[in-house]
Amino acid sequence: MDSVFAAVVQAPEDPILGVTVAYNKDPNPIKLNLGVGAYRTEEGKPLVLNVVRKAEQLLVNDRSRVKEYLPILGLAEFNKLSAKLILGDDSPAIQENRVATAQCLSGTGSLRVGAEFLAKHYHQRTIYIPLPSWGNHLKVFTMAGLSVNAYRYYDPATRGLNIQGLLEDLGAAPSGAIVLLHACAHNPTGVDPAPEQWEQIRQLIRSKALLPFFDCAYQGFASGSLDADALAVRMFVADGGECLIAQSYAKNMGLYGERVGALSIVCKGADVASRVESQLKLVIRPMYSNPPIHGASIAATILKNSDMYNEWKIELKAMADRIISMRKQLYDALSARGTAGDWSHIIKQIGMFTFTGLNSDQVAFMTKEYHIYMTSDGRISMAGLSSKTVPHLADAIHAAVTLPVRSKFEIYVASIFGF
Ligand code: KET
Repeated sequence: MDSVFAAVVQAPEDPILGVTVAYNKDPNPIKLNLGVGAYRTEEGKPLVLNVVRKAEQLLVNDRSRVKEYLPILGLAEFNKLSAKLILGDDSPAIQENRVATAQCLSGTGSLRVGAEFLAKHYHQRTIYIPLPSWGNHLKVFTMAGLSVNAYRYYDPATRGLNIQGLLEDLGAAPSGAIVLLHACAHNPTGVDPAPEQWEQIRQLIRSKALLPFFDCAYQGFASGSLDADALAVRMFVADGGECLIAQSYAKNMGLYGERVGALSIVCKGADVASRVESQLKLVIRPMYSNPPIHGASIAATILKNSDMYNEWKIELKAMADRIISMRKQLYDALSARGTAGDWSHIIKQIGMFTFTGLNSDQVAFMTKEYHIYMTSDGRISMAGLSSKTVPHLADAIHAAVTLPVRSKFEIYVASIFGF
């Protein structure tokens, strides 16, 4: 009754993870969760990669392994291998010891540690994120003490990249500002710059001394190739300039709940990198002391063994290919239904998501009438679809776009009376 917390108000659910909460509460057996970006098999089940199971078995069988604390920066071997994975085997930056890497709590933790470091040690506190971007970026960077601005990225009219708007907005950014870039498979739009557009972006960023911060949560998921998906990051590192990279193994190794990731800060020289590394420890120690050992050991086991590495690449390609085939199937299903509108963006967009263009009203309708769960911005996780569920989704989209457009007043009245 008289709790000291009586004044605490009920918080809203997270816009992405809250979709799963709502899905779990729905008793209807036809329900479909296309909210969170998590890979599912054709049977709609979560997937543990074979190569991950193998690595875990090796770890369990190795009686010399202990559960001691890792160092503050995590597993050194994992850090080296992660930097190599994103920068390339023959990266001069690695050979010249100019990369400071910390094992962090998946992609989110890597972004947060990077942001905390920048807030403390970088002269510019402003970060530009694309419009739209992954919903958590704004919160992660704001909580770390950065001030967040947006740059134009997606053009709803063309359902493609607004390169003009992007270059104008970054061109108008204050010198030194931080720029968040999705390394590949932009979330939520599935729209990436073409290589020559990346080159334009790189030239602008370098000419204005802006600081690139790459969020790399989908390496291997855009094209099915780990190297092809690292192209943008490698272009920026090849020019000798500095950048930050937050890597996640949640999607590409399916290690979601193990929280495996790394923050790399590419510096101009080994001496700076070593001082940066020393300061990263001071950021991390009061946050969570040191990272967990198990997931990073799985990733390191796979990355350092060439047979397992090759097996991983094959499994990763199979996941990427299944998503691409879902795009084709959904596109064909809508074409077969004669659904109004141009749906070619479903096959043009890349990565885990399709940014459908459906509005929040249509999304709410699909959830209510078809038990299909997705984020209210119209993003669907293609990885959550299967051949069996495509027709259900296509029916729902067809019905949703056929709905009469309601006025704001009608939506308001409906929300009061619950229909
Ligand atoms: N960056 C991006 C662009 C991203 O989409 C995610 C996750 C992350 C970072 C963080 O992933 P982590 O699990 O911390 O390695 N996105 C999916 C899940 C989520 O929202 O947490 C999603 O968009 O559905």
